[in-house]
Amino acid sequence: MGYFQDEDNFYENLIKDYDSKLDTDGLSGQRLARRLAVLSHIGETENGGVNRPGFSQEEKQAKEFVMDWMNEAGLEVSVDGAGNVFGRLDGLKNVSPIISGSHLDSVPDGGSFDGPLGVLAALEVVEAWKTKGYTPEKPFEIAIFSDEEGARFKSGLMGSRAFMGQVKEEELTDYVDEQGHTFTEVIEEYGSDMEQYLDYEFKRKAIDMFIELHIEQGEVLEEENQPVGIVTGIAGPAWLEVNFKGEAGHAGNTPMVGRKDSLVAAAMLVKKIEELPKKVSDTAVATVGKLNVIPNGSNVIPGEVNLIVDVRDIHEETRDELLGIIEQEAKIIAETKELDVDMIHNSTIKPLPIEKKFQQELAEILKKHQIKPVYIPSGAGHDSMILGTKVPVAMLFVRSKDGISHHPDEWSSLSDCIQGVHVLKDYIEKQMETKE
Ligand code: HGY
Ligand code: MN
Ligand code: MN
Repeated sequence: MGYFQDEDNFYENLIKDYDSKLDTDGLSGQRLARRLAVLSHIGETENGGVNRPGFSQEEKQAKEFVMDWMNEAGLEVSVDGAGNVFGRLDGLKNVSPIISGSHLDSVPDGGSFDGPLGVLAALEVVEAWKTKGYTPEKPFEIAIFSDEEGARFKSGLMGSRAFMGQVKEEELTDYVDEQGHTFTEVIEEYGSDMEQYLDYEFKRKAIDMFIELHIEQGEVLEEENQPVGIVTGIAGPAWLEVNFKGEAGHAGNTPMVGRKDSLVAAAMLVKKIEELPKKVSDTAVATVGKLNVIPNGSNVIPGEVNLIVDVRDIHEETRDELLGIIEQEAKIIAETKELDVDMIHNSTIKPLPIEKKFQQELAEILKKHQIKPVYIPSGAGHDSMILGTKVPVAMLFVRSKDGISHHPDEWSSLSDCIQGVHVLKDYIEKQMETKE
């Protein structure tokens, strides 16, 4: 059986309560559902999540399916040195393109909407244009950025940051994945190489605007009972690597007094981190989601622990203030436990405010679709915040069931997804009219 089996539960759950009256203007809920279902089986985990690390065969396979659909839709498909995929539809005028898209990689055991919905929504817009015989004024491109989640190395957005020329080779020298593969080995295994990866596309390509549709990954739209919302800004994540270095030893013969147990130090920091964000602002957050114990033996006192702290806020100054407090706390703990600590700023991404003008334009379109405009800051990071360093950017959210994301239970109803596509399509068509 191919990837898509008719009794596909994912597809059946999407289509079963779909309001097919939303199939207007050339959009098709069934087509979107089928494609979401196909991608949901690539890298599928035993509990129905997906595992598609950046630059993995699974991410590549998901891209290849979408590239096939892009070719069938008559788009000119290209891939850059970072594995970013672009599907281009020429416009009536030869000017800078409007681009819309997202990513297809995932977090470990992630959901099937985070990323794919933005890519397939942009493709659904092109399918509708084809059905209606509409040719856009400006060229339109669908983008799939590689490795947005950063599940494989010590920072994310490795596709969009490469595209914008923001990655420096020296940053990559100590990038090693959990299988011990270096970044160079991974990008070569993927089919590119370091030179092509660093030869960034943005220097050759002006962009009129980038628009990303994404799931909300929060509960505001549920609380407001609206299917689609407007993103007002994107919190900037900073990933701080903390390495505690103590002394490995025999778990049985080493007295408790005098141990230099790195995992105890790490645990003290993780506990401390829980109470720090509220000291700087009520939107700051900090998380330790990845921790590596060395040598990781049940009967060995941990000699070394590496952990990554994900620190965010929608305001850069309070995000950086929190980062400083965490570094201070790590130093105090290391002194108290008489072990060493070194810290590395793996990535520090600027928060991105979205221009009020774009938010208002989206609000007008939402009202046209009888949707009450809801304005939401994004705690999650997105490729948009990288493109937004040099390109006008707008983002819209589709409601997430119970706000769940980065989890197999991540879900958005097909009716909400298609309403998001209607808004995306109208917004892109409006931007097609604006002067270069
Ligand atoms: O981590 C994030 O916020 C995004 O999902 N990459
Ligand atoms: Mn995402
Ligand atoms: Mn994500």
